[in-house]
Amino acid sequence: MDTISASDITPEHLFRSRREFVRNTSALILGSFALAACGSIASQPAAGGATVAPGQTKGTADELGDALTSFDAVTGYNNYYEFTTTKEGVAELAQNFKTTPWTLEVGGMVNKPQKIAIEDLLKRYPQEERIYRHRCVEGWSMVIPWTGFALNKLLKDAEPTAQAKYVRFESVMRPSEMPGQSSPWYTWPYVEGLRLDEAMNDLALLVTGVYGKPALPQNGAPLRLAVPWKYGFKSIKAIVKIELVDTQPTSLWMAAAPNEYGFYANVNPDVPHPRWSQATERRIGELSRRKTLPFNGYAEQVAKLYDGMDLRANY
Ligand SMILES: Nc1nc2c(c(=O)[nH]1)N[C@H]1C(S)=C(S)[C@@H](COP(=O)(O)O)O[C@H]1N2
Ligand SMILES: [Mo]
Repeated sequence: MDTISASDITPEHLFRSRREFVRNTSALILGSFALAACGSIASQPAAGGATVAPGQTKGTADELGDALTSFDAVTGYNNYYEFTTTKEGVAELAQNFKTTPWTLEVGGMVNKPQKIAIEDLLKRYPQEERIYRHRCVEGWSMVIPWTGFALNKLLKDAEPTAQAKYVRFESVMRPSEMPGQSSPWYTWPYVEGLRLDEAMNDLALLVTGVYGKPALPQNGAPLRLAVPWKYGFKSIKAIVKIELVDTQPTSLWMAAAPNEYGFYANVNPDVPHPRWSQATERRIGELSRRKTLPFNGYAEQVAKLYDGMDLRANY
């Protein structure tokens, strides 16, 4: 993954020029989205492009009191290697990415395999807002108001069999729309995985919206994962397939950079990256660095998943 660039330090000015573009895109997407299906998403047709999203979320801070990161940063500073490795370039390259029609396949070791259209997924599972911290392995972080539903609801409905031990997630493969997929450095499609008990933890969220609106392509629309106690690369975007399996999946990053992080990638200030410390992080929009919290501040909910495990060896 990228080392920390100058743009990690002063990102704000970079987003200003993009503001108009972001407004227009949001309005466009809002107009074509089945909002009726999203219980908690307030319909707001951004009249004349006058409003950006922040007013539409229920909260202004996370449970620790940390303020939301700006809408412009959340939608203008992205990691999405299918498009580009340049964070400020993703939004523009992704603007015409087709998020409909979209079908999610749930299969593997389940009693009830399914193929579900995204509209049906939105109807089946009520959407809720969750404000999560997002900590990238590169050393920056954000506070993001996601909209979505607990992954465990979908998994329970698919009925994993007794053999199922892991969940494997796969992103869409669409090189005609995703120029980064021509890069020979990575094994496409993007793949991630969780242990089944991690996936069943209530914090694991399938995300369909950001900032009270349908998610924009750069954030992984129409369906991405948010696992906030793990480094950001585990939160896979543009998911088309979820499979229950009995062996530990190999993620794109495990294959590309086996010396960096392994399968778990839990946020851990005590385990440095081979090239930098993880003890502190830069919250986008803030000037000084803050301390990184074990499990990104979610230890109470998830530390028990790793009882008896050596977290220095399993990083
Ligand atoms: N399919 C896919 N998912 C992905 C990535 C990617 O390149 N491709 N990047 C990951 C990384 S490194 C991070 S930090 C987050 C960024 O999410 P955001 O742009 O919505 O903040 O997405 C993760 N999910
Ligand atoms: Mo990341």
